[in-house]
Amino acid sequence: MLYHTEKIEEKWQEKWKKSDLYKVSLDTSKPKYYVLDMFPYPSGAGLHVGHPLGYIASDIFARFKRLKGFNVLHPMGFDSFGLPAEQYAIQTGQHPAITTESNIATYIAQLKKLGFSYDWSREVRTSDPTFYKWTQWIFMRLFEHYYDKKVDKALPISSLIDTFSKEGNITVSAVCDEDTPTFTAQEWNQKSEEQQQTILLQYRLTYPNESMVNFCPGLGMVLSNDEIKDGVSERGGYPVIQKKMKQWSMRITAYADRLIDGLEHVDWTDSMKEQQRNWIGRSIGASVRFGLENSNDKSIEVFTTRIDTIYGVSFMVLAPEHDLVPMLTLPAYQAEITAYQEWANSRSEVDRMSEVKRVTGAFTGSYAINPINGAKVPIYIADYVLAGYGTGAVMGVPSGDQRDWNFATHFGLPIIPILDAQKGMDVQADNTKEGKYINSDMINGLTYKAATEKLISWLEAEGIGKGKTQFRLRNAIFSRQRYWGEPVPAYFKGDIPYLIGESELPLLLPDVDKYLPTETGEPPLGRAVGWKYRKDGQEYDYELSTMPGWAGSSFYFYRYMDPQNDGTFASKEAIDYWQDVDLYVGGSEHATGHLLYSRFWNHFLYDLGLVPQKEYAKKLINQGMIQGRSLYLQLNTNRSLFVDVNLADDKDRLFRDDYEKMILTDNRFEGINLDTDIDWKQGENGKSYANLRSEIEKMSKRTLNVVNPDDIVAKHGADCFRMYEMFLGPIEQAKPWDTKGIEGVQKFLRKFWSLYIENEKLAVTEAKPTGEELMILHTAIKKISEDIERFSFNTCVSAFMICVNDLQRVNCRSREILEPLVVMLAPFAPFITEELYESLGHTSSIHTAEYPQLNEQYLIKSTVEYPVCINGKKRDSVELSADLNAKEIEEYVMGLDQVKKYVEGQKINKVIVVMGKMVNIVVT
Ligand code: ANZ
Repeated sequence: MLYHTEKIEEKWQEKWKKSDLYKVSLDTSKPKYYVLDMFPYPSGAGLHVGHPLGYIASDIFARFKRLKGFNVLHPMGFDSFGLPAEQYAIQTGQHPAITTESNIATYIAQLKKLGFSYDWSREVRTSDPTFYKWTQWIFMRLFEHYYDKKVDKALPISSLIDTFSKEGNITVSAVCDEDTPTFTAQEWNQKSEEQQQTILLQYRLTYPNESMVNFCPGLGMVLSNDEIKDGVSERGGYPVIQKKMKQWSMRITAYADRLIDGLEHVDWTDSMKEQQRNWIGRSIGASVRFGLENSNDKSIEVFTTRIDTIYGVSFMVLAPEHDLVPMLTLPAYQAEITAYQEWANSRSEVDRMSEVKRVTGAFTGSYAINPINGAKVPIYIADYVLAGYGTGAVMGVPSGDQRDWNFATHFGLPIIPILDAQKGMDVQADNTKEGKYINSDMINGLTYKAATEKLISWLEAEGIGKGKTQFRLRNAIFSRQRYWGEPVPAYFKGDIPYLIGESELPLLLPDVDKYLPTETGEPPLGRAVGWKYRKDGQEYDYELSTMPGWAGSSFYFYRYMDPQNDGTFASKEAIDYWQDVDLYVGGSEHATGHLLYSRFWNHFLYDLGLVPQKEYAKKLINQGMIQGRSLYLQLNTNRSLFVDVNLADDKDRLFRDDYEKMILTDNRFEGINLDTDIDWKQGENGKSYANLRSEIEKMSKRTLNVVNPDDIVAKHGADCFRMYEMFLGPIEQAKPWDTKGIEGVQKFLRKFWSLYIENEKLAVTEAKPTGEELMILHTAIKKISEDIERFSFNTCVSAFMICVNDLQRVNCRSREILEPLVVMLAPFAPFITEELYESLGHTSSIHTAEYPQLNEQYLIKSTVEYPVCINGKKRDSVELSADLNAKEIEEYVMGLDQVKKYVEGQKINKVIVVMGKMVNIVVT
């Protein structure tokens, strides 16, 4: 028997497939454990060695839990709607379903090679109609619900309608649009169907409305913030403008508090929780109205988290888009204001928020009145104030806020020291209105908290302000003007959306002639011929935009529980059994996208009683990125080129003959003069070479530093690849890919093999293990199982190495040691272990075996060898029971003949016993 990785892997892949080894069923006799990977988008480039890092870790854990007696759900699927397939379709005319299908086939082939224990019968694809039927179904439930603040959960719109018709909306406490009117029951009942439906949209958890989006006229589409770099589209570099467009939104803000509070109940990293908290951005503060110098009925409402600094206000700033700007702008300032608004409009929100140093803005010519002291302050517009946050207006306090300070310095506005301001040293206060204003002494000497409370209660009493909690989180835009996504199951009567019938799901994605917007600027679905909703002899327009990338991934983890169910997204029985995800592994870049949206949907499904847990992912591990090493060739022309890491054998030097071979296949080398553009040096053996510079960076096609796992598996085998990826370092850390150490792992596996097989034959015996052998084994059981539970896989690999070295040293061949050991290694190296397990005479799979039990008793060394010294010189040595104490050891040693002989006639000064180490007798 030879250790031949390829043959062994092929053999077991085949056998596992035949026996359906990884098929999971609902087995109530065992406790469940759910290990989930974030499912990939199947891109055309396939997997590189960075992708499987998390998959390997989760697979080890899933296998470990199985050996520990759990019924483990460990599925894989594809987040298969998305932009790259659509881009490719635009360029080639090929239907994105075809590209997607072939990319998935590549992914599956690659994943299968790595020996993951997925139950492929549970695979899901978000672009499959049997899957997106349920994405659409959940969308419909969101449309049919609103968020009730009294009971703090989602309730059916039908119950809201009922209340409206009996009591109007005055008694209703629900999350709704800011500008929702109040009405009585009578007013409601008199409204037309259209008017009623318009109001209901202000409450629904998903609704279409006009909102500001990043529109890219060059691409004809709306872009998300991360598709914009430096104000232009990342792809193509086209300008992006802010535009009001009709979009579907999800009222995620209704769940803002619960999304923050829920973080207390999950075992995620602090940094992940912090990112979510910051993104949701709960700010506790106040809103205050500032009156206007030239208007009695209008006022500017600001939101501030520092109401205590209100004495330090020396100006006001409105967002350029603020509704009051036209009214406030005096004719003399109009031209400048208009120019500024146009400029601001061309900037993305990200730019607007990140610009801290450069100050821009324009004066409207009008003044506001500080309600606390009557001070008159100038009103500006500036784009650091965002239209969509708070009230879109701020009170400028230069002494309290850096941006305000920059602004005041730039425009020469007064900087009122806050402390002095709080003492009432107010430069512009209008003292004739004494009495109306709060006496600043009222807050002098108070703590920040007490001052804030006092000011808020004063503002509330005066009716000019109130305490307010503000969230940075906005309602999430839920439509994209694109083709390759889930159709929205809604149609329109005029401006009012209605849901299609539930029995009509899934609403299939129709075929189109081109994957581009229509000539009139409608989304690609506008091209679908005859695609209309028909009801009662009438024809209606469907919603033409599709759902965003995050729709399907917001609930897919339930679908794996019962993937073929056609009557519900997962049966109650399946959900009751599997409950939630015990371990979720994926990238931290999803902190404020997928991981937030999916939590939101989960809370909603929980409100509807459809899922049992408020939080669906108990434990989350974020694997670090595996970086690539890119190689740069510096040209004399001041340009540098990437050299493909897979083609350069030497990472420091590029030999001229290798280079000449490369030019044949890589057209990026075209136009380079071989003799003059490259600085060739003369090598020892007469070969010319050029120096290469290397840099560690993200693996990507562009930098030619991508390493394909298939190549590594072909060369070293999947077991070696799995163990090596784990050996690279702690799972959560970023680390460069470097094949240098892979031979070490390879050697380990061969050594492991040779513990069992010698001269191509099984060398394992039935001999009773020695105490030392048992100790080596049980030390490994303890260390490795504890480390797996801590997700510390790299230290497990070292522990295996130590264990195998130790067993080899003591020449261990005992089945009682080697059989548990092979089971322990099975989660890491599923192929070699399965082969050896079979050699040991088993007919069942090692992956259904039982994890070895730790017996602490073997960890204790039973005897200790003590060198016995007289005056520091070794005279004897004795093997003593490890249980003896110092006094017993002394007595034993002093009784030895050897010792007696040496100490005879001398005076014994001292006997030093160093426990576990040595005994020294001092004589004179
Ligand atoms: C006066 C003040 C004094 C402020 C001071 C801060 C410090 P967070 O914590 O992020 O919620 N602000 C309010 N609305 C804004 C908008 N639409 N665009 C930009 N900035 C806005 O921040 C709240 C603070 O950010 C508010 O408190 C306001 O400035 C500003 F020493 O008011 B503050």
